[in-house]
Amino acid sequence: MLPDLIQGIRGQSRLSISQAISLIEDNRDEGAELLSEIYKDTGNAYRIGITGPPGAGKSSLTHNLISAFRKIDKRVAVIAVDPSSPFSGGAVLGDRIRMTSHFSDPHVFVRSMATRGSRGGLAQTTQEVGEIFDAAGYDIIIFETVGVGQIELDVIQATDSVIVVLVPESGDEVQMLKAGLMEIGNIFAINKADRAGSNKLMITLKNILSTLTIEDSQWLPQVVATVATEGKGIEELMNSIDAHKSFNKTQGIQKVKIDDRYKKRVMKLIADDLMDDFWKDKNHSELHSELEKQPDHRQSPYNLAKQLMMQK
Ligand SMILES: Nc1nc2c(ncn2[C@@H]2O[C@H](COP(=O)(O)OP(=O)(O)OP(=O)(O)O)[C@@H](O)[C@H]2O)c(=O)[nH]1
Ligand SMILES: [Mg+2]
Repeated sequence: MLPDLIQGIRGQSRLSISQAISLIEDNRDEGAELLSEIYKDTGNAYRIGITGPPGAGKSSLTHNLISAFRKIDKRVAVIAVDPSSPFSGGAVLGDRIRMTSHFSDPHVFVRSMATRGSRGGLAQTTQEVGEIFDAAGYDIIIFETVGVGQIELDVIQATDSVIVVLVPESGDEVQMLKAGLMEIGNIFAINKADRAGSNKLMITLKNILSTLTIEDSQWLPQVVATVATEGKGIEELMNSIDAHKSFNKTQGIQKVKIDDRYKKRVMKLIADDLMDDFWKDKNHSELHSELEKQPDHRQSPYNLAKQLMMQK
Protein backbone atom coordinates (compact mmCIF):
# COMPACT_ATOMS: atom_id res chain seq x y z
CA MET A 1 0.00 0.00 0.00
CA LEU A 2 2.64 2.53 1.09
CA PRO A 3 5.08 1.78 -1.76
CA ASP A 4 2.22 2.23 -4.25
CA LEU A 5 1.35 5.56 -2.70
CA ILE A 6 4.95 6.75 -2.83
CA GLN A 7 5.23 5.64 -6.43
CA GLY A 8 2.01 7.51 -7.18
CA ILE A 9 3.27 10.72 -5.57
CA ARG A 10 6.51 10.54 -7.54
CA GLY A 11 4.43 9.97 -10.66
CA GLN A 12 2.37 13.11 -9.86
CA SER A 13 -0.88 11.18 -9.52
CA ARG A 14 -3.59 13.41 -8.09
CA LEU A 15 -5.34 10.44 -6.56
CA SER A 16 -2.18 9.35 -4.75
CA ILE A 17 -1.56 12.90 -3.52
CA SER A 18 -5.12 13.08 -2.12
CA GLN A 19 -4.74 9.70 -0.47
CA ALA A 20 -1.40 10.72 1.02
CA ILE A 21 -2.94 13.88 2.49
CA SER A 22 -5.77 11.85 4.05
CA LEU A 23 -3.20 9.46 5.46
CA ILE A 24 -1.19 12.13 7.24
CA GLU A 25 -4.41 13.68 8.56
CA ASP A 26 -5.83 10.39 9.83
CA ASN A 27 -2.97 8.10 10.70
CA ARG A 28 0.02 9.57 12.46
CA ASP A 29 2.35 6.60 12.31
CA GLU A 30 1.79 5.61 8.72
CA GLY A 31 1.84 9.28 7.76
CA ALA A 32 5.24 9.69 9.40
CA GLU A 33 6.53 6.63 7.57
CA LEU A 34 5.35 8.03 4.28
CA LEU A 35 6.89 11.46 4.93
CA SER A 36 10.14 9.85 5.93
CA GLU A 37 10.23 7.85 2.69
CA ILE A 38 9.56 10.87 0.48
CA TYR A 39 11.98 13.18 2.30
CA LYS A 40 14.68 12.67 -0.31
CA ASP A 41 12.27 13.73 -3.06
CA THR A 42 11.63 17.10 -1.38
CA GLY A 43 13.60 20.34 -1.30
CA ASN A 44 12.77 21.68 -4.74
CA ALA A 45 9.60 23.65 -4.14
CA TYR A 46 9.49 27.37 -3.36
CA ARG A 47 7.04 28.24 -0.59
CA ILE A 48 5.07 31.46 -0.65
CA GLY A 49 2.89 32.62 2.24
CA ILE A 50 -0.03 34.95 1.62
CA THR A 51 -1.70 36.51 4.61
CA GLY A 52 -3.78 39.54 5.52
CA PRO A 53 -7.15 40.59 6.87
CA PRO A 54 -10.37 38.76 5.87
CA GLY A 55 -11.59 39.72 2.42
CA ALA A 56 -8.42 41.62 1.45
CA GLY A 57 -8.19 39.68 -1.79
CA LYS A 58 -5.72 36.94 -0.85
CA SER A 59 -7.50 34.27 -2.88
CA SER A 60 -7.98 36.62 -5.84
CA LEU A 61 -4.26 37.39 -5.79
CA THR A 62 -3.44 33.71 -5.45
CA HIS A 63 -5.59 33.06 -8.50
CA ASN A 64 -3.55 35.63 -10.44
CA LEU A 65 -0.26 34.20 -9.21
CA ILE A 66 -1.31 30.72 -10.30
CA SER A 67 -1.94 32.06 -13.81
CA ALA A 68 1.38 33.90 -13.87
CA PHE A 69 3.35 30.88 -12.68
CA ARG A 70 1.55 28.60 -15.13
CA LYS A 71 2.62 30.93 -17.95
CA ILE A 72 6.25 30.20 -17.11
CA ASP A 73 5.44 26.52 -16.86
CA LYS A 74 5.65 26.17 -13.12
CA ARG A 75 3.41 23.67 -11.37
CA VAL A 76 1.51 25.25 -8.48
CA ALA A 77 -0.08 23.84 -5.34
CA VAL A 78 -2.20 25.97 -3.02
CA ILE A 79 -2.96 25.20 0.59
CA ALA A 80 -5.69 27.42 2.03
CA VAL A 81 -5.51 27.28 5.82
CA ASP A 82 -8.60 28.20 7.75
CA PRO A 83 -8.24 27.23 11.40
CA SER A 84 -11.66 28.49 12.42
CA SER A 85 -13.56 26.63 9.77
CA PRO A 86 -15.25 23.39 10.71
CA PHE A 87 -14.93 22.25 7.10
CA SER A 88 -12.01 20.72 5.38
CA GLY A 89 -11.04 18.94 2.24
CA GLY A 90 -12.42 21.45 -0.18
CA ALA A 91 -15.72 22.33 1.44
CA VAL A 92 -14.78 25.98 1.92
CA LEU A 93 -13.45 26.36 -1.55
CA GLY A 94 -16.65 26.74 -3.49
CA ASP A 95 -17.64 30.28 -2.69
CA ARG A 96 -14.60 31.72 -0.97
CA ILE A 97 -11.79 30.87 -3.28
CA ARG A 98 -11.94 32.17 -6.78
CA MET A 99 -9.61 29.67 -8.27
CA THR A 100 -12.09 27.38 -9.93
CA SER A 101 -10.85 28.22 -13.40
CA HIS A 102 -7.67 26.33 -12.56
CA PHE A 103 -9.43 23.19 -11.37
CA SER A 104 -9.17 21.50 -14.74
CA ASP A 105 -5.43 22.22 -15.02
CA PRO A 106 -3.58 19.02 -14.07
CA HIS A 107 -0.58 21.10 -12.95
CA VAL A 108 -2.53 23.04 -10.34
CA PHE A 109 -3.65 21.51 -7.06
CA VAL A 110 -5.79 23.49 -4.60
CA ARG A 111 -6.44 22.11 -1.16
CA SER A 112 -8.05 23.67 1.88
CA MET A 113 -7.31 22.65 5.42
CA ALA A 114 -9.16 23.33 8.63
CA THR A 115 -9.09 22.24 12.25
CA ARG A 116 -9.27 18.57 11.37
CA GLY A 117 -5.59 18.26 12.09
CA SER A 118 -3.89 15.33 13.63
CA ARG A 119 -1.73 15.17 16.73
CA GLY A 120 0.97 17.60 15.66
CA GLY A 121 -1.58 20.39 15.12
CA LEU A 122 -2.81 22.18 12.04
CA ALA A 123 0.36 24.14 11.35
CA GLN A 124 2.45 20.99 11.27
CA THR A 125 -0.05 19.05 9.17
CA THR A 126 -0.09 21.96 6.74
CA GLN A 127 3.68 21.76 6.36
CA GLU A 128 3.51 18.03 5.90
CA VAL A 129 0.97 18.45 3.11
CA GLY A 130 3.43 20.92 1.61
CA GLU A 131 6.09 18.21 1.69
CA ILE A 132 3.84 15.89 -0.27
CA PHE A 133 3.36 18.58 -2.94
CA ASP A 134 7.11 19.20 -2.93
CA ALA A 135 7.81 15.50 -3.47
CA ALA A 136 5.17 15.42 -6.21
CA GLY A 137 7.15 17.97 -8.16
CA TYR A 138 5.14 21.14 -7.58
CA ASP A 139 7.51 24.06 -8.11
CA ILE A 140 5.51 26.61 -6.15
CA ILE A 141 3.49 26.03 -3.00
CA ILE A 142 1.27 28.89 -1.88
CA PHE A 143 -0.01 28.93 1.69
CA GLU A 144 -3.00 31.25 2.17
CA THR A 145 -3.95 32.15 5.73
CA VAL A 146 -6.29 34.72 7.26
CA GLY A 147 -5.10 36.97 10.04
CA VAL A 148 -2.33 36.44 12.51
CA GLY A 149 -3.24 33.82 15.10
CA GLN A 150 -0.49 31.51 16.33
CA ILE A 151 -1.37 28.76 13.85
CA GLU A 152 -1.28 31.22 10.95
CA LEU A 153 2.03 32.65 12.11
CA ASP A 154 3.53 29.18 12.36
CA VAL A 155 2.35 28.40 8.84
CA ILE A 156 3.60 31.68 7.39
CA GLN A 157 6.96 31.62 9.11
CA ALA A 158 7.72 28.29 7.51
CA THR A 159 7.56 29.79 4.00
CA ASP A 160 10.32 31.34 1.89
CA SER A 161 8.57 34.57 0.87
CA VAL A 162 5.74 36.19 2.79
CA ILE A 163 3.26 38.44 1.02
CA VAL A 164 1.08 40.52 3.32
CA VAL A 165 -2.06 41.74 1.57
CA LEU A 166 -3.47 45.04 2.78
CA VAL A 167 -6.38 47.12 1.51
CA PRO A 168 -7.06 50.86 1.71
CA GLU A 169 -9.85 50.38 4.24
CA SER A 170 -7.44 48.63 6.63
CA GLY A 171 -5.11 51.58 6.24
CA ASP A 172 -4.75 52.62 9.82
CA GLU A 173 -1.06 52.21 10.55
CA VAL A 174 -1.53 51.55 14.26
CA GLN A 175 -3.82 48.70 13.38
CA MET A 176 -1.27 47.22 11.02
CA LEU A 177 1.47 47.42 13.60
CA LYS A 178 -0.77 45.96 16.25
CA ALA A 179 -1.64 43.02 14.04
CA GLY A 180 2.06 42.20 13.83
CA LEU A 181 1.90 42.22 10.04
CA MET A 182 4.83 44.59 9.62
CA GLU A 183 7.35 42.16 11.07
CA ILE A 184 6.45 39.20 8.94
CA GLY A 185 5.99 40.72 5.47
CA ASN A 186 8.72 40.48 2.82
CA ILE A 187 6.39 41.96 0.23
CA PHE A 188 3.36 44.12 0.90
CA ALA A 189 0.61 43.98 -1.71
CA ILE A 190 -1.70 46.93 -1.45
CA ASN A 191 -4.68 45.34 -3.08
CA LYS A 192 -7.92 47.03 -4.19
CA ALA A 193 -5.73 49.83 -5.45
CA ASP A 194 -8.75 50.86 -7.52
CA ARG A 195 -10.30 52.19 -4.33
CA ALA A 196 -9.84 55.52 -2.61
CA GLY A 197 -7.11 55.68 -0.01
CA SER A 198 -4.68 53.27 -1.61
CA ASN A 199 -2.12 55.99 -2.28
CA LYS A 200 -2.30 57.13 1.29
CA LEU A 201 -1.74 53.59 2.49
CA MET A 202 1.18 53.21 0.11
CA ILE A 203 2.84 56.35 1.50
CA THR A 204 2.16 55.39 5.13
CA LEU A 205 3.60 51.95 4.56
CA LYS A 206 6.70 53.23 2.80
CA ASN A 207 7.20 55.71 5.63
CA ILE A 208 7.05 53.00 8.23
CA LEU A 209 9.45 50.84 6.23
CA SER A 210 11.90 53.71 5.83
CA THR A 211 12.20 54.02 9.60
CA LEU A 212 13.43 50.45 9.90
CA THR A 213 17.14 49.98 10.25
CA ILE A 214 18.01 47.49 7.58
CA GLU A 215 21.51 46.21 7.00
CA ASP A 216 22.83 45.23 3.58
CA SER A 217 22.46 41.61 4.46
CA GLN A 218 18.78 42.13 5.24
CA TRP A 219 15.90 42.35 2.82
CA LEU A 220 14.13 45.68 2.58
CA PRO A 221 10.43 44.82 2.20
CA GLN A 222 8.90 45.93 -1.10
CA VAL A 223 5.48 47.47 -1.60
CA VAL A 224 3.39 46.69 -4.67
CA ALA A 225 -0.02 48.08 -5.61
CA THR A 226 -2.43 45.52 -7.08
CA VAL A 227 -5.98 45.24 -8.38
CA ALA A 228 -6.51 41.50 -8.21
CA THR A 229 -9.89 41.61 -9.92
CA GLU A 230 -8.27 43.19 -12.99
CA GLY A 231 -4.93 41.39 -12.86
CA LYS A 232 -3.13 44.69 -12.32
CA GLY A 233 0.22 44.78 -10.54
CA ILE A 234 0.70 41.02 -10.85
CA GLU A 235 3.83 41.37 -12.96
CA GLU A 236 5.34 43.66 -10.33
CA LEU A 237 4.34 41.21 -7.62
CA MET A 238 6.01 38.37 -9.53
CA ASN A 239 9.15 40.51 -9.92
CA SER A 240 9.21 41.19 -6.20
CA ILE A 241 8.90 37.49 -5.40
CA ASP A 242 11.73 36.79 -7.80
CA ALA A 243 13.91 39.53 -6.29
CA HIS A 244 13.27 38.25 -2.78
CA LYS A 245 14.03 34.69 -3.84
CA SER A 246 17.35 35.74 -5.41
CA PHE A 247 18.23 37.86 -2.40
CA ASN A 248 17.56 34.95 -0.02
CA LYS A 249 19.73 32.71 -2.11
CA THR A 250 22.73 35.00 -2.50
CA GLN A 251 22.66 36.07 1.14
CA GLY A 252 22.49 32.48 2.37
CA ILE A 253 19.10 33.17 3.94
CA GLN A 254 17.44 30.35 2.05
CA LYS A 255 19.83 27.83 3.57
CA VAL A 256 19.16 29.22 7.05
CA LYS A 257 15.42 28.88 6.46
CA ILE A 258 15.77 25.28 5.31
CA ASP A 259 17.98 24.41 8.28
CA ASP A 260 15.58 26.13 10.64
CA ARG A 261 12.60 24.19 9.27
CA TYR A 262 14.57 20.95 9.65
CA LYS A 263 15.60 21.73 13.20
CA LYS A 264 12.10 22.77 14.25
CA ARG A 265 10.64 19.64 12.72
CA VAL A 266 12.99 17.33 14.61
CA MET A 267 12.39 19.17 17.88
CA LYS A 268 8.63 19.12 17.39
CA LEU A 269 8.55 15.40 16.62
CA ILE A 270 10.56 14.68 19.76
CA ALA A 271 8.42 17.00 21.90
CA ASP A 272 5.23 15.33 20.63
CA ASP A 273 6.62 11.88 21.32
CA LEU A 274 7.78 12.76 24.81
CA MET A 275 4.44 14.35 25.66
CA ASP A 276 2.49 11.35 24.39
CA ASP A 277 4.68 9.04 26.35
CA PHE A 278 4.49 11.12 29.49
CA TRP A 279 0.72 11.37 29.59
CA LYS A 280 0.11 7.67 29.16
CA ASP A 281 -2.14 6.06 31.80
CA LYS A 282 -0.57 6.66 35.19
CA ASN A 283 0.42 10.31 35.01
CA HIS A 284 -2.84 11.12 33.32
CA SER A 285 -4.91 9.46 36.04
CA GLU A 286 -2.87 11.09 38.80
CA LEU A 287 -3.55 14.50 37.33
CA HIS A 288 -7.22 13.66 37.15
CA SER A 289 -7.46 12.43 40.69
CA GLU A 290 -5.93 15.74 41.76
CA LEU A 291 -8.55 17.55 39.73
CA GLU A 292 -11.32 15.72 41.58
CA LYS A 293 -10.31 17.48 44.80
CA GLN A 294 -11.48 20.97 45.64
CA PRO A 295 -8.94 23.55 44.40
CA ASP A 296 -7.93 24.45 47.93
CA HIS A 297 -7.25 20.81 48.79
CA ARG A 298 -4.98 20.23 45.82
CA GLN A 299 -1.22 20.29 46.07
CA SER A 300 0.41 23.08 44.15
CA PRO A 301 0.82 22.59 40.38
CA TYR A 302 4.56 22.95 40.91
CA ASN A 303 4.64 20.10 43.40
CA LEU A 304 2.46 17.86 41.31
CA ALA A 305 4.57 18.48 38.21
CA LYS A 306 7.74 17.72 40.15
CA GLN A 307 6.24 14.57 41.58
CA LEU A 308 5.10 13.28 38.19
CA MET A 309 8.47 14.06 36.63
CA MET A 310 10.30 12.20 39.40
CA GLN A 311 8.28 9.06 38.81
CA LYS A 312 9.50 8.89 35.24
N1 LIG B 1 -12.48 46.40 -6.00
C1 LIG B 1 -11.70 45.36 -5.82
N2 LIG B 1 -12.21 44.23 -5.28
C2 LIG B 1 -11.40 43.18 -5.10
C3 LIG B 1 -10.03 43.22 -5.46
N3 LIG B 1 -9.48 42.02 -5.13
C4 LIG B 1 -10.46 41.27 -4.62
N4 LIG B 1 -11.63 41.95 -4.59
C5 LIG B 1 -12.93 41.46 -4.09
O1 LIG B 1 -12.85 41.32 -2.69
C6 LIG B 1 -13.62 40.20 -2.25
C7 LIG B 1 -12.76 39.27 -1.42
O2 LIG B 1 -11.78 38.68 -2.25
P1 LIG B 1 -11.04 37.32 -1.85
O3 LIG B 1 -10.00 37.09 -2.88
O4 LIG B 1 -12.00 36.23 -1.60
O5 LIG B 1 -10.39 37.76 -0.49
P2 LIG B 1 -9.67 36.85 0.61
O6 LIG B 1 -8.69 37.73 1.28
O7 LIG B 1 -9.19 35.59 0.03
O8 LIG B 1 -10.88 36.54 1.57
P3 LIG B 1 -10.96 35.48 2.78
O9 LIG B 1 -10.22 34.25 2.35
O10 LIG B 1 -12.41 35.26 2.98
O11 LIG B 1 -10.32 36.16 3.96
C8 LIG B 1 -14.18 39.56 -3.50
O12 LIG B 1 -15.49 40.02 -3.69
C9 LIG B 1 -13.27 40.06 -4.61
O13 LIG B 1 -13.89 40.12 -5.86
C10 LIG B 1 -9.51 44.43 -6.02
O14 LIG B 1 -8.32 44.56 -6.33
N5 LIG B 1 -10.40 45.45 -6.17
MG1 LIG C 1 -9.51 33.54 0.64
